[in-house]
Amino acid sequence: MSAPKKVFGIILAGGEGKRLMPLTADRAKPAVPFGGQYRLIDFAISNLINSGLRQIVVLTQYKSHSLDRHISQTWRMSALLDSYVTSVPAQQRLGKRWFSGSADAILQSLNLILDEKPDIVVVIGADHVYRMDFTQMIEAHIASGARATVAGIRQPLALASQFGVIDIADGDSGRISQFLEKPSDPTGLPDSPHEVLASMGNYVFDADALIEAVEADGELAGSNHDMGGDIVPYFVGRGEAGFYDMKQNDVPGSSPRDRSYWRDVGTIESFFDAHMDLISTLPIFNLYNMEWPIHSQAVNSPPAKFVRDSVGRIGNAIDSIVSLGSVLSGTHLERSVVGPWTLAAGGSTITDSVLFDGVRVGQGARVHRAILDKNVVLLDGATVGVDRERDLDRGFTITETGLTVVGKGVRIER
Ligand code: ADQ
Repeated sequence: MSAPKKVFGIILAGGEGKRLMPLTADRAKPAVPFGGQYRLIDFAISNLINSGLRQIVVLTQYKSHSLDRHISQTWRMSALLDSYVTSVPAQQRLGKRWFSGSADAILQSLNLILDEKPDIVVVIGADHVYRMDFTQMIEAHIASGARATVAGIRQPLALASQFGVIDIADGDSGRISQFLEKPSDPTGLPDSPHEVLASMGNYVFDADALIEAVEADGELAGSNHDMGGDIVPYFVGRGEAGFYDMKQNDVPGSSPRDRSYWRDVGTIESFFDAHMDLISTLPIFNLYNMEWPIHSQAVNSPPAKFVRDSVGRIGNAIDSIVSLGSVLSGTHLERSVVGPWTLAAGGSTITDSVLFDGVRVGQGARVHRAILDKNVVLLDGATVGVDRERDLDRGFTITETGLTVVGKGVRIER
């Protein structure tokens, strides 16, 4: 039996997340709250930790303050055991410039890999909701002899232009024959014309191969220095890129239903839909699988409480997630996810909505089909998501499907 390989984890967390505005107005996309008490990056880190990785760096650059704070407070590990999850901001190691792309972020951080001397480097994105056992992908990578392996999952053809699209036309070789990053004119799969094999943005590399590739890419004048756009095609061109099918991944404790779950939550609509997936009666994504826990900040708060208000109206919640510290007093909450310290007063209703931490909903106020960022306050009798024109007048973002999004700390008048 060969000796176990040493594995190092890199999480790419420097993306700007423009399509999630205003939720990314002053935080990096991986730091956007999700599911009440998580941040998006908790899914990536939990998956790596549950897969046994103990040396993980998170490469950040854009508005990374709350991300850094979250990582240092939530993911503190033991220096004694040489275990760490650390965020590494862009440091201008190779001249006076920030990261120009995700491959450049790795090039500028090569010292971290060289210091640890791993055999294998796992590189993943930071903004997806899913469970994945990377040990299974690493085993498949080693067995295949590929120098780089790309994880893929079937996605609707209509979404293909957002993804790297994988072609494994060579069939049994297990190698990727063609890889098109965000193609404008994608074609569907032979056995399913309305689907493509999308790259999940999760890669396993032989460490020396990754170093070679990002160094070579760094010299290329025309390159965008992008993992999907440049590094994967580099390996594909050399016949060295393997494909790992997510459908093989068998995460402990997961049902067939959520085994194939993977959501890119890069847009407001997909971010909202992923919340709705959490609260269906048979959740499409099950947060309650304790064999593969999604870890997050320990919220030091009292339990959530549901009470009658002073005139006897009942505070209740149906098909919803209510986080710690919340008090629903005479409020009706339905099909919603509310973050820690939600305070909602008598006669108010909150339906089909997502609330971040510390939102206050006044007496008789109404929230419908809305996403409210941290510390938004609805004064007594105020509404949001009810009157589109009014929401537009107040400068709120309204999506194509009519979701209203309100930025941090906004006070909404009656
Ligand atoms: P995108 O997500 O569009 O596509 P990108 O914007 O490069 O690609 O983001 C990938 C990850 O890298 C994100 O987690 C982002 O935060 C991070 N990132 C981007 N620029 C960075 C930088 N300069 N420094 C540090 N981190 C950075 C990618 C792949 C596709 C694949 C989809 C899956 O390129 O092939 O299909 O992910 O969602």
